[in-house]
Amino acid sequence: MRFAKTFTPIAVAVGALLAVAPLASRAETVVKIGFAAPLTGPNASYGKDLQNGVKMALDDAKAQGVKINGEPVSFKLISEDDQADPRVGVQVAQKLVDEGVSVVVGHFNSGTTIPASDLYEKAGLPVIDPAATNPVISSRGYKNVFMVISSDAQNAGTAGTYAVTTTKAKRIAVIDDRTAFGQGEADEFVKAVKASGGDIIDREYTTNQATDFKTQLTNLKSKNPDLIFVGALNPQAAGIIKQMNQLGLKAQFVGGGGVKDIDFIKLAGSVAEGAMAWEYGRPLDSTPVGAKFAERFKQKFGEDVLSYAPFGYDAAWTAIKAMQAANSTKPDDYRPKLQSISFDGITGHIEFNANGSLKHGSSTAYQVKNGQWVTVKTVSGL
Ligand code: ABU
Repeated sequence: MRFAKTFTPIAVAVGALLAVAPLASRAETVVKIGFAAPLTGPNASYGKDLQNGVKMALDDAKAQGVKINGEPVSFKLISEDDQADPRVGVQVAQKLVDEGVSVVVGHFNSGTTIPASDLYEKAGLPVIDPAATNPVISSRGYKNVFMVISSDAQNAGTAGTYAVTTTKAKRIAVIDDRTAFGQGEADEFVKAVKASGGDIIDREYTTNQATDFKTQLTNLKSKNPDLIFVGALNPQAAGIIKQMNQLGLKAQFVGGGGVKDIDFIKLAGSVAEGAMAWEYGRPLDSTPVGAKFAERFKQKFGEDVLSYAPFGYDAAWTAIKAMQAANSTKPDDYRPKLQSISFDGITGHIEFNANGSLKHGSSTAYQVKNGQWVTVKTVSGL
């Protein structure tokens, strides 16, 4: 009896633990979220900013106790550094497929996103593109590729129309870095300039490794342009505006997406004054949700949003909401819900066209005034 008296409470406790264990392990269901972007090299600041946006979404989902099919889930972020290199991009894409992630948020560069998404499409794995904007990304009839950001047909196209119809530039020139992004946006800019009745007086080329642009800028100077569109990211765009200044080339500098952030002003210095840049979507501080996001981001990471973090956040939530709607994390189950998703994100309304491109994307022009980017105009797309 004495034995029974001491054993009984222990047995009850052990029994209770055993009964709870299966529930506890169900509560630990882990959903792997893949992420790929440049986390080292000259584009690393963009990649880390984007990654922080995704982290914040997953932490918010955890804090909200998100359930899928009635079960609590936890999200595990599996990040890969694609180094902004198309070959590495394909290698890390294969790693994410092999890892069995449920979705990929990425990549950052159009040059990595285009070949990596070939691989995701073959694997039947949805990829939510938060930053890469070459129009090819959504032009291949892929069922697994979704963009929460406008393409350069919208963004650089709007810049081209604006240059002719609003700036009234008459002698427009273009320089691009020959990457999928830089060349793609320069092509879209040129198309829109011509469609608006404008002329391109010269087009020059550089690379995304170059630091000296004097040959191209000297050629451009000899043609006396009044506006130069630069298809490149900050390291090159800032070098180009600096060297325009050194050569006494007075044309209006206009950058496409990826130029407007504090890094450009830091890199270019005082010669950034007057530069214009067209970016994707609306200004972050133009809505209460955007302003709140910026504040929470600063609190969480100790730094300001650089550029694409809100798109990373919306991309991750796009996947989570589709999985919730489908009661499943399996791509074949939740892909149709991605196609029909409709919600208001931080960056704007998220809904996709049949080809996976963002419906109703917008673009905003900014200009550097007194060392700060100020908003000039937001143009809504179709
Ligand atoms: N869209 C801005 C920069 C990233 C890219 O498309 O390569």
